[in-house]
Amino acid sequence: MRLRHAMVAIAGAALPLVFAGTAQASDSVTFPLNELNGSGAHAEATLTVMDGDLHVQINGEGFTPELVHAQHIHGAVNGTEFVCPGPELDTNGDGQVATEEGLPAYGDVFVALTTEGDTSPASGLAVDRMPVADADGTITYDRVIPAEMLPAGTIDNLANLHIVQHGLDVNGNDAYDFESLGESVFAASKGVEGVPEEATNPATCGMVMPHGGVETGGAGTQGSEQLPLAAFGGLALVGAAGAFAVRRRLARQTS
Ligand SMILES: [Cu+2]
Repeated sequence: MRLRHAMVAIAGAALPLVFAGTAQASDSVTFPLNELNGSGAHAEATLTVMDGDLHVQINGEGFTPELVHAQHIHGAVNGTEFVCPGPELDTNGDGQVATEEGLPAYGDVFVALTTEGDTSPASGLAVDRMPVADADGTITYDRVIPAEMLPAGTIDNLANLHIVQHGLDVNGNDAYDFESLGESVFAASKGVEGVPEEATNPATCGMVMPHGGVETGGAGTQGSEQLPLAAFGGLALVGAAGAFAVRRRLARQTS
């Protein structure tokens, strides 16, 4: 709650000063989506808040080519701090952290990052509206999700959320099949039968704000871990200089 109050306080005062010259107040954060389950995939995500809308941009490579890759914002807005799962969560010992095995770490589907239409968790397995990797295994995603389609509290709690991309070809036959891992336990739990586990296992995961930053207050570090939070309103905590550093870093990455 302390963070939220800080955000409210600066929303009306500091942002127009800090970001003077921009057409309207907006904040942006870029963070990596790191490989999971030996997928060979990685990506970079940029979230930009603009008047309550959320602009989501994801650029990734190394994905199984020409196959659909479901992707979601995972987590919750109840203050729970989620993390990307480590290999210790492979409870059934098949060498993969399946989606349902990772849920205790990164939380349930919060927003389905579909290419069009509904973005609620009900669209979590809407594979006809999820990104498809091109022949080189590249995924490019760019969508503005209007404020009215975002669950309550999304913007205020972005620092606790994650992005997870799914789907990997474990046995190297360029397809999602049942040979290596069988049927998706996660999909079946959602009432969708006949989906290979390869299609739903996580391929990348990235935290909007790395665990252990300002929100926890425990470590008290002042390193780069806090910069993403600064972009989402922690300016009062980190300072305007940090915010400018973020903007410069983002500018370099996108130029
Ligand atoms: Cu997901």
